[in-house]
Amino acid sequence: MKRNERFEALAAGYLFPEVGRRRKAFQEAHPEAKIISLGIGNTTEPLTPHVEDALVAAARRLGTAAGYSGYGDEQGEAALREAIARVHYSGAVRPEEVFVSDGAKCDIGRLQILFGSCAAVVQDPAYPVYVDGSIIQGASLVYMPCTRENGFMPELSVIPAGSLVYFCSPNNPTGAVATRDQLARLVAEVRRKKSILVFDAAYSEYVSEPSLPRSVYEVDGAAECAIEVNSFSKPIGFTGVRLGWSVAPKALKYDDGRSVNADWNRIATTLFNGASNIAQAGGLASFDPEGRSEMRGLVGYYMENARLIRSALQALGVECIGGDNAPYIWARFPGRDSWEVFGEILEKCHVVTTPGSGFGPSGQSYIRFSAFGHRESVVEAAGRLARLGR
Ligand code: PGU
Repeated sequence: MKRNERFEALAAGYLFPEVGRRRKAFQEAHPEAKIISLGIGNTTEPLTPHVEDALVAAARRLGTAAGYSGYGDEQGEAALREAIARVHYSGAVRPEEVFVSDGAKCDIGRLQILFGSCAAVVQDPAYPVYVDGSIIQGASLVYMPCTRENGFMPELSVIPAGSLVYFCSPNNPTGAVATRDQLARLVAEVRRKKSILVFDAAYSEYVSEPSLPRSVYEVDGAAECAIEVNSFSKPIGFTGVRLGWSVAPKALKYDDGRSVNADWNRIATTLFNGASNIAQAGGLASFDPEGRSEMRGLVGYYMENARLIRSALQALGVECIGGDNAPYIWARFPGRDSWEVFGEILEKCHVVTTPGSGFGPSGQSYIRFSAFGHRESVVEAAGRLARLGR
């Protein structure tokens, strides 16, 4: 069999395994080093009690004759779809527009099947899945640079007509959050270009400023042009449990007037068999008042980490953005190569980060610091960063 030739166009490896490889090599050369990871955005704190109870109870129910269930609805359990529509979106979307999944990354990959080899527009820097997933589908890429000069909000006029536009806010990796005005301009431009927006809101619960939008559907007209993906990973620590959702509004149509929602349903039923019923029970518990309050506690914990990391960097005179409404800090090391700075931080501080250039050409000379970590490790890592100044 011939290899799918689109794989030839992919960069050699996915970013985070490469970071892991360099970490492992350093550890082998320096077995005594106590490495702390502020690299991959991976949650570290235990599940919160109310959500844990719901997961345990769901698993126990499956062990009884009366409570056992097999395959469920591919689109997700009705109660969870209803809770997402009512609690997360305050009724701005309908339950039948919500599709529960095994995570946002998996959804992004499957969504691309709907559009095939179109033009895909990505923010630069971007979460690598948009780029790699598009390449695998044979899409051609258009980059929208997000730089300090444009306040990390891209110039939208470059969007070609009839393209798939990926937009992530709060942003991974820059931590920038689009204002309501900026989002309205994005939606207007996507509609003007008769394109479709994939809005990745995986960090929406990290938005603390009430004036900043958490969902693209807060903007008028978004239901006619946007799919939104979201995740339980970062707000309630489900990175390993695996649960997410997407919204495909009924008003969203292809150029021939056919329904995107109907095709997305076709993908869900054909290529996906529904998210774990246990995970869905945990996700559902996170929407009741106790679950919401636990979630706010967890998000607050990671955001305090973000504050500590950012203060440590700023004390060294490093220019940073993010870390206020997003769990990432985007730190600038002018004139330097990202991988070289990554290496210096690893060698001097024994701290793993993510090199900005791994997220796209405009990420060059930046380092992403993740705020996910145990407090004592973050405090220790923040202290060690002072070694960079020497
Ligand atoms: N969307 C964005 C913007 C993300 O940053 C991440 C995780 C996901 C989706 C994935 O969500 P799931 O629901 O858990 O699938 N980004 C992390 C982890 C790296 C990765 O490869 O997913 C990060 O460090 O960027």
